[in-house]
Amino acid sequence: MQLKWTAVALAALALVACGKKEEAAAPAAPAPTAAAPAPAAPPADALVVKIGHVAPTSGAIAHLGKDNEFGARMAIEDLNAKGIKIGDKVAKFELLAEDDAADPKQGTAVAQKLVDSKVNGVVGHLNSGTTIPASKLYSDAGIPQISPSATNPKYTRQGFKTTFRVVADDTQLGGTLGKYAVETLKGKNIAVIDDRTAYGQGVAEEFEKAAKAAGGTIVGHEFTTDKSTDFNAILTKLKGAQPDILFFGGMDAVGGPMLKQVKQLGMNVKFMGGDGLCTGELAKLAGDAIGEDMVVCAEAGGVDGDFKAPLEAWKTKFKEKNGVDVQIYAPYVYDAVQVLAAAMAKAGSSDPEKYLPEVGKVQYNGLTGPIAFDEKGDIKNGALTLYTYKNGARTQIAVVR
Ligand code: ABU
Repeated sequence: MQLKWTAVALAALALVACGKKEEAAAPAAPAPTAAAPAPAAPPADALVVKIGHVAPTSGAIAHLGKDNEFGARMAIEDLNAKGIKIGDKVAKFELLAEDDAADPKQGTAVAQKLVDSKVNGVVGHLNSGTTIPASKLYSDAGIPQISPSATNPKYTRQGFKTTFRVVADDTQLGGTLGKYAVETLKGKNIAVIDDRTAYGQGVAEEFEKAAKAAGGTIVGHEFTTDKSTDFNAILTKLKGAQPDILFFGGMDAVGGPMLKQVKQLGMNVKFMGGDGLCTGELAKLAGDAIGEDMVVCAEAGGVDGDFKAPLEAWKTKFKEKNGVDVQIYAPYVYDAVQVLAAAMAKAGSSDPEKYLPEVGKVQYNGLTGPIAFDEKGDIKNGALTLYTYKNGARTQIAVVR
């Protein structure tokens, strides 16, 4: 399945889905141009469709939560501008955005609030630690949920029919990075730190397994939390084992200060991490401690070929609109909202029970590439993008499948 680009579409920076018949029912992604006509107001008898979105918009990773929410808002705006029909009615999409502060308890509290509000679908949550417990509530209520960023494999392995994910999981992330550490970076002595969250622990374990399988030696594995700021004791201990690679399973808000302390201690390591580390913000959080090519990390998605230009155009539009660059997962959130809308359009209904089967069958060409789900609800043929940082900017190394 390929997206084809016409010269006119490219000139207008408009994303045009074509190909499979199923895709014809899907709302096409928007024309990302500042010159787009003002959207017409939905008719008075429009079908109101409520999309729940949850991410931490407060706390240490609020910059990532806001990134996700901006993506959701842009999708809702574009859907309403397009005036898509669900059954015989024009749909009016509304976003019910909630903050879970990356806290599992707050995550289930806001999930219950969305269930009580009778949302038609949910995009979120951002963290595995909130997404997994919340998924039970959505499953019990029969509400389709698509996570754009939670990568712990357990999320889609609970036997729920309602759970979907548009990014690769920690098995693929940790596995690819572990192999890369040994085979490409030629790491021999590898140290690991994880933050004991569902994500950090999971991705670190997968990394460790793959690094060992590739012939690397794990010289130490230490633990921190997702709120810690002082890593001197664990870094000093690991320094004694003389690692050439240090892998961190956790988020950028902890990884940035950790990089500063790695530099203060004079540790000469490649610093690796999964998608939680691999953000635009990391360079700011680490300051001048982030040496050229020192960090290698991966986003749990990969965009290449004909998909690249429209994604870049969308990122430009994102910055114009929101005043900040995309951090990491906003385009995946955008696509997740579009997938829910596409499934509703195909089913001719926004009733979760009626359109849920169409989510599982969707074939959608999004900003982030082709989206279709396997029997568990995971994205088929998920890709990763490896990045490093040069001159303080996240810089792509390669897209790998
Ligand atoms: N995938 C990294 C950030 C979100 C999470 O899985 O916790």
